[in-house]
Amino acid sequence: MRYLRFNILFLLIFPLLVFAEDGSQLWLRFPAKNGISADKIISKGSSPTLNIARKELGSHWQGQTVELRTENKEKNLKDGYRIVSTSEKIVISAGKEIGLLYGVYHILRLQQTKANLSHLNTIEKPSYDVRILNHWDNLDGSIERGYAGRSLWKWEDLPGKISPRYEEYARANASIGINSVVLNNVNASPNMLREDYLKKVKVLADIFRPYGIKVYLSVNFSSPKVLGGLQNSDPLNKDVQKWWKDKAAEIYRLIPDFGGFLVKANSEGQPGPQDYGRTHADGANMMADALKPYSGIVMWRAFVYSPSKDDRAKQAYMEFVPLDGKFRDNVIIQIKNGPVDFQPREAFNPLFGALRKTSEMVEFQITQEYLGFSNHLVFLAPLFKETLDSDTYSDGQGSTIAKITDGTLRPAKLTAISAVANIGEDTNWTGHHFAQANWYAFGRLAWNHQLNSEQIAEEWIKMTFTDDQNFLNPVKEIMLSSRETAVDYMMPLGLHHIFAGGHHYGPEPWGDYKGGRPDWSPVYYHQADAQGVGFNRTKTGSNAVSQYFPPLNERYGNISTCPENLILWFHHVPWDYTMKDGKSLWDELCYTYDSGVKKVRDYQKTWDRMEPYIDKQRFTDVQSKLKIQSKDAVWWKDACLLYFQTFSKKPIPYDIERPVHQLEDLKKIKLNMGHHN
Ligand code: BDP
Repeated sequence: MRYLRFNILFLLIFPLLVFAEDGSQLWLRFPAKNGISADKIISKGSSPTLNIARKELGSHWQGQTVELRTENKEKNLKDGYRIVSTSEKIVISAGKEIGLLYGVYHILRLQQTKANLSHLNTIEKPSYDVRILNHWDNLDGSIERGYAGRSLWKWEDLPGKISPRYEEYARANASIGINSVVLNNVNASPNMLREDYLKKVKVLADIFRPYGIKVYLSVNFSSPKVLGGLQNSDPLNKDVQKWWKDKAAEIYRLIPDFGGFLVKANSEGQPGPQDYGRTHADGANMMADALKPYSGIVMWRAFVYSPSKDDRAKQAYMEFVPLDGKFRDNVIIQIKNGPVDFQPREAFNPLFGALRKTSEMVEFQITQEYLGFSNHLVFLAPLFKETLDSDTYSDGQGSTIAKITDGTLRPAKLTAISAVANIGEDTNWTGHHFAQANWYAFGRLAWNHQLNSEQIAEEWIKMTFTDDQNFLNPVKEIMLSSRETAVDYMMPLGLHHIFAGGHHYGPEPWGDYKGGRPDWSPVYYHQADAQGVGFNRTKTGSNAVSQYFPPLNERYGNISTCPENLILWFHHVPWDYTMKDGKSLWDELCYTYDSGVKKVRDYQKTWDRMEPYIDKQRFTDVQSKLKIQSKDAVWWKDACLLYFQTFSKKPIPYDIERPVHQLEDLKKIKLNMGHHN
């Protein structure tokens, strides 16, 4: 009997041992537990951060002796470091201890990607001071727009019980240079600032600190009223100001290096200073004053729009430009990459560069709210790069968003870059194994926005899977083209926001929420009619083009010079308009949707050939996600072409695979995925 039980146990556990590749290790797959001995690690002193650096070397580093030195002369590297090596020794020097830890992760990365380690002479200095993840996690454990399970933060268990994943999370971030996190949703509960919650936050902050990570919180503008029982939350009310000062003092008593607040105000129903006839500057400055004595900062979001006003794409600019110069110097305006909302492709947000006396930072979205959740393989580095490399022309040619936000063109006290995280309690952290690459890519670009997408993809594949060229090259190709592919099968040529309402999974170009907010309706965005399709943002339309600096206003405003990948963003284009390749707009739309579908099918073919090179579990997981993506791509193509065809009245070119759905059936699909807008 006992023998039998052993056997059954063995049978159950054996496959787990052989195939235990569940993705939980992320890109941190250093050789286990056989690093160099203690006498080959030279460093003075001891501190939590240094101890981690030593531990990582002792467990995983297999090369020459490593010396770690903090040196005053390296202070100008900020969190950066210098690495100089000979065949006997590698010296990592940095102004701060965290720089040493980053340097250790740097050489471990080189070891894992099999780089030559003998003649290193590298200086690394981060592009941004604050490299921050925004978690949209709620206090009840759910995550807004989260597709990888529930929140990592176990608020009910804290402060007493500590999940091992808190430290694993901190380590993963540190390994790519992320140094800040906002723990909670921008649609913030006032309870976040309650004393009992702050004590829980303190525990997380203490765990993250040795990894160089500071904690920030999203705050609800009405907190003084809701939590403090004050009459209102008017930023000019002395009692309100005092409430925030006292709250700041309370937070810093618990968390002396607390980073500051992230605020979504007067947006999508959230309270804000405008409720009291005050401006965003009044609101932000009040909080900035409360945080100032402790060097805390306010990240004030520019994602504001209301249904009654102008073209949604224009509103952030209209509200914030008049306030330029009115913000305290510890306020940074946090701006989504595009002026609408994290679409597969948007023109860049014209607010970048338009504020000359106010610091600006980018907000990206890593979680794939508008890119197939954690079902679609979409590598986001090309999207991030597209924004960072966009030339705004604010200060003449070469005024890229990277240079506006990193302090080059607008010297700032503190520079920052943020992204909405895709992390949850799923074993593999992000739902799709390839979604880990987007967390990774954000961290690497926040550290160095000069890296290109290919370098990042290559590094990540080598670290996460294998450096076998037979795997590396084809998979890299998939990753690098994947964002464009998703644009092709979802919203090519500048189409945007034609998602199913609420959850944003799948197509609903026919969506017309009469009686609801027009700016949440797909028909508001594509404007299809018998003549053509697209949103006229030129002078004859909403004139959003006027918010761009010359020559972009002209370039975007003129249909013949507007980049075709944004043509329907800026123009209402006739169905028979001749595109650059000679096709009519209608045909171009059809072929582009079709090519998106074909590319996903190619990804499937490529992926199936990858089976010999990696573990069974991750191979199969990705394979089944690609099946979903492939079906979804056909769904998107059929829904959009059949629907737009009701306006264009033109045939789908006959060499294109025919639709396999009926439009009427597609219109009936109602996924039960919750959510309001
Ligand atoms: C939209 C999301 C919504 C967020 C909002 C925001 O649909 O859930 O609350 O952005 O960023 O994309 O505030």
